[in-house]
Amino acid sequence: MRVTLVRGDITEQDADAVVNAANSSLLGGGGVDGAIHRRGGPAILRECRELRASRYGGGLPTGQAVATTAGDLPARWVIHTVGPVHSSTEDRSDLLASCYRESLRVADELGAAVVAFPAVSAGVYGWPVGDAARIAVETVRATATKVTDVRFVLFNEEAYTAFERALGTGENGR
Ligand code: AR6
Repeated sequence: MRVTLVRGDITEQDADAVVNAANSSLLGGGGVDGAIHRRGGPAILRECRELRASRYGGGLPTGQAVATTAGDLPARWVIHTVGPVHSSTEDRSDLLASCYRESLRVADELGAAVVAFPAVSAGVYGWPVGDAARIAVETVRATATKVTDVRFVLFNEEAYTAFERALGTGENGR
């Protein structure tokens, strides 16, 4: 599997699937979620509502993932995953790792080879980006999958640098 870093906006990614840092409601929000629904148009929300009515009446649990159309986005599918809110008293790393594992599992089911991820939980959900980057990189590397390309799409310099370090491609190989 090739793991690459891009600085930019996940809604512009020409990948088979882009991952949404969603919330349990699947009905939209701010950050990546807001951008995906805004740029992807109403078809995504329509499928999310159907998923709420059928499989996820109680909401999509934290750490799980589910796919919908990508609507008007260049990608073919959106994989919605719910990251854990960061806690300073409880270690929720497993739930964050699960977001990446489950997203890759769903990508395998779809036959998606190129998958773009944002830094799940590193925004509104308050995860320190260095830690979020380490968990993201370690987990995708450790997951058996048919996905050939994982692209981390980082919105700002701080996140980009954190992922560079986690990947070991940063300045001085840190
Ligand atoms: N493309 C790539 N990365 C982005 C973009 C974008 N267009 N916009 C923001 N980021 P967040 P979370 C970065 O808050 O922490 C929503 O309201 C951002 O800088 O999108 O998992 C949901 O509905 C940060 O590094 O997701 C949930 O309620 C990273 O993406 C909640 O926020 C993730 O930030 C989820 O919070």
